[in-house]
Amino acid sequence: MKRVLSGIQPTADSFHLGNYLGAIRQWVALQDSHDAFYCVVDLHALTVDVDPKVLTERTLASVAQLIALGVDPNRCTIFVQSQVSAHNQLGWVMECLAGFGEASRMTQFKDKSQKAGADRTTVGLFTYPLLQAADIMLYGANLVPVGEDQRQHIELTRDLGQRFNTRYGETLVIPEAQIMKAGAKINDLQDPSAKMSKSAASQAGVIDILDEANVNIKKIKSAVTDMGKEIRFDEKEKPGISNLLTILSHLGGKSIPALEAEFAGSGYGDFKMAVANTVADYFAPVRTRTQQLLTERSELLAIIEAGAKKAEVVASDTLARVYANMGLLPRHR
Ligand code: AQP
Repeated sequence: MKRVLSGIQPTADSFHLGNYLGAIRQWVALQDSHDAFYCVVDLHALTVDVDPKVLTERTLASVAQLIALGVDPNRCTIFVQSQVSAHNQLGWVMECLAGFGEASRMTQFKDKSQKAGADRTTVGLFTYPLLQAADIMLYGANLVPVGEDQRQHIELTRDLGQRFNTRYGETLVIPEAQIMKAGAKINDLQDPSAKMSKSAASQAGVIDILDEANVNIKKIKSAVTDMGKEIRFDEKEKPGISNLLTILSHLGGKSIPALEAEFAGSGYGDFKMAVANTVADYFAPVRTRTQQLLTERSELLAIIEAGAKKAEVVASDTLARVYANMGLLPRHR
């Protein structure tokens, strides 16, 4: 079986629709056909200032949401990054392989550091793609299911893996990004030119999957739409409507042409209401299940511990081969 790895940051109380449609939905689909490792990357969440108690709760809520969304600990390995120390250790190796110039070209860093300003931008934010490269290659992942925004980081991972193999001999598996054609980028409902993001300045255009139905219905009803009246998929002329069509198509299971036909002659109001109701119905059981898992805390912690143990076996084996091939002395067991 081919190996899959992907991760998500516990940087908010809830995942948003973009995280689900761009990434987690693929995680669920791949867990039966692949040997899948999915992690909550809490070390990456430290790249921005966060209250310790909040981080703990968000990490647990992230695992609970993954399970509620269909990531099944009996069919894949779910774990928390900081519990497997090999991530930091291979991360350092990646930092020593990467050039300052190539790390500086990462557009996510440029965007986020520009928003935060130089004084509030951490070195960790700069090096996070290198830790991400380690996250992936520790597990010998062939495939990394992610949203479009991660394409550049996976390219960097491939470059670093190839560089390592050239210098030190074939050691690391070179992964490929799996990015879906549709749904890979869900945009902000208030600014359809920007991706929906947990760290968006305003939450008005972000659909959190754990929010109550009425909150999301209100957000979708006030989504920015475009000139004209037609419900038509045209990302250039009608980015707002196209974004809503993408969401409705994925959650409702109908193709975009079928939806265009269904809503021909309808107004934006009716269309938005249909999107809002579909979103509310889709995520209502996820919300209930997440809350239930969070109340069964000891069971959730047991799942996390079991995941870390399974991850540790694979990760420490890769790290040992990397260290040996680089000439580092074997560690005492
Ligand atoms: N808007 C999006 N559309 C499609 N996919 C998306 N992803 C994120 N936003 C969208 C995918 O979700 C996975 C997990 O993302 P992450 O938590 O690692 O961080 P991110 O990509 O930086 O997402 P956010 O929401 O913007 O988080 P913050 O604000 O904390 O940085 C990834 O596979 C990503 O592609």
